[in-house]
Amino acid sequence: MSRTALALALATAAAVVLTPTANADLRCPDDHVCMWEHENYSGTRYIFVNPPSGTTYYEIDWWHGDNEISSLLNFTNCTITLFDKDLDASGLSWDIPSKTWVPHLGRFGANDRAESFAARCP
Ligand SMILES: [Ca+2]
Ligand SMILES: [Ca+2]
Repeated sequence: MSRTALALALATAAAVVLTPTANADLRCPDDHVCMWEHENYSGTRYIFVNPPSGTTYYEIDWWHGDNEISSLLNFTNCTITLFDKDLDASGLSWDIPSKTWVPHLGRFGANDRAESFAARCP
């Protein structure tokens, strides 16, 4: 899937799952990106960051989420790029647009694949 197609798929998915009550007790406030061990924002919340302006790279720690991330919320104004290598963009990557809900990364072939990510913020 091309990045453009993935972005469109993510935008469509976000439109489908975004409902007025969907944010109940998700433990991910505005301006944060959060990632969970399991689908539908369950299991351990391994990632909880409020990225600064510019591009910042984040390692997903070996014992704390490497190859385990299954769902994420991007409540930032940033594009989040997941990488399937540690702080290395040479492998597969997946762009998650701003303000996007992803209840299961499996639909994009990214389930349990992320090892690091970048936040590209205005
Ligand atoms: Ca998982
Ligand atoms: Ca990692």
